[in-house]
Amino acid sequence: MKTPVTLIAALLVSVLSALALSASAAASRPNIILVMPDDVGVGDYASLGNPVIRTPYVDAFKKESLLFTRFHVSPTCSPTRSALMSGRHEFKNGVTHTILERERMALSTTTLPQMLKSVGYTSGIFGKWHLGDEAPYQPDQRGFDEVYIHGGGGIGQVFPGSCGDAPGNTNINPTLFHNGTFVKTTGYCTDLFFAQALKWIDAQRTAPRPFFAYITPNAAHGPHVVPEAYYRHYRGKPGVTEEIAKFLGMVENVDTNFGLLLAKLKEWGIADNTLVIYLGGDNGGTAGRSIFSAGLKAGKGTTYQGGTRAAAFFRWPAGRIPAGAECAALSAHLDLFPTLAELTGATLSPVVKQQVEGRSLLPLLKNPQSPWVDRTLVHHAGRWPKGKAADSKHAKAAIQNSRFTLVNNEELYDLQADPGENTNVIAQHPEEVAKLRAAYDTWWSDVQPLLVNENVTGVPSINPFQELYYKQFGGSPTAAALKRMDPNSPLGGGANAGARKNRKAKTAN
Ligand SMILES: [Ca+2]
Repeated sequence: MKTPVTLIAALLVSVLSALALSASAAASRPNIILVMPDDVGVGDYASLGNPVIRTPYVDAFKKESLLFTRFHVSPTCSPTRSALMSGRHEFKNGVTHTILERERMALSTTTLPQMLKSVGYTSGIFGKWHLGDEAPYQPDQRGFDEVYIHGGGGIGQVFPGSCGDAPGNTNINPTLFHNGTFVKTTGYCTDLFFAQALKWIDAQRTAPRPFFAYITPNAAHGPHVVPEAYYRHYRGKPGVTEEIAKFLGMVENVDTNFGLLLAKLKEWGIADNTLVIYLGGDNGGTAGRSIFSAGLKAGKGTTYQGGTRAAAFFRWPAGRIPAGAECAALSAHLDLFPTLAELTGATLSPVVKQQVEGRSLLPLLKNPQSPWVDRTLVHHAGRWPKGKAADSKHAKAAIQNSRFTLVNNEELYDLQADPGENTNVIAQHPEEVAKLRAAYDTWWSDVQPLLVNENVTGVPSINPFQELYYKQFGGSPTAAALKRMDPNSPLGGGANAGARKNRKAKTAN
């Protein structure tokens, strides 16, 4: 039996070690930069096997970082951003689409920058937000101190209701929203987002508090508009159409900007204690898939591996993340929140602990071979017609563990033997199927009460970005624009909504 003295000593030791841990977390808290281009697939990088594209800076970064080779994102844009911002599946934040108010991240969600703020970080977003354009959903209300974004899910987008960008925008000289005011810019979208991020980082780098820069260019989402200098050298390559050439040019331009960012970190002497995460895409492959698909089945908008796999690179020299290494653990975007919470020593409230369902990757960042208990990940493309959630349980859905994936409740693939998902082995593994089905049933039931955006009312008849734009500059939307923004239009899910709605909705990102 312990004496009171040894008990007090033990207590002291534990208090002191807890203090030491938090002191060391505070001392070593790195700056964090997360770069994530749009609609770029695993196969769209030279060092990951693409025979045509030029991505020298990501390729060099691969040699300096740890690459997660089995990292998953969601099948489309807003869902991935929502999971990344919250540490949980997007449906649990109410995000089941990319438009029609179903891209709005529930206001009850605690966000990544809010969590980081609790341990002294300042945060900036540069590029695409796509989790709601109405004022309460905007990034300045969700933890970001610096905001430099376009609206909607892409530059120039207009959809019924709230989701849309400033009127008449294109990738060249876009009007962007900077801390509550529109600015008319000169330049190419991706160059502008990185330039503003660098300007902001430059202003933060000597401050005592660390920063989080979330750099999310709209490239290489369509429309594929990019100056010819970026893509003319792809013309005439095998299988490269004019459209694909432009797409490749947009990715190359992101790569060039990423290289510039890395060079600046080095020049400023902050590369060592900055965690740089390069997340190669926010969903599966798109326009580049016909050139190289990395052996994966299908692409964006599906729940095959080609719809949800992304390349995730982590570099933090002071944190001793191994360089030029790979980790094959089954991992996902929803792991980033708990990873960054642990890494920065943030204390999560019981409510936030309950919100977060991802796992900290910290043990793997220290040692990519660390034990990693198997898990299941759910992929679901959402996008069901309005009011049809209950009918969509098995539509474009998959649940996977590290070996098997069960797609649409009827196809089972052995990812170890068949990473390209060519042979359905559902008849051979009844026990595995039963386990995955049971896990999926529970998950689907858990999700239902959290689908808060399925039947929203009070939808604006003018995109909030357009309204703010005209308030600042004068003028008003054209009749054609008003028609496109009308929430009672067929696409908006109004009374006459029909087949056209679904067909058109698929073109939204
Ligand atoms: Ca996307």
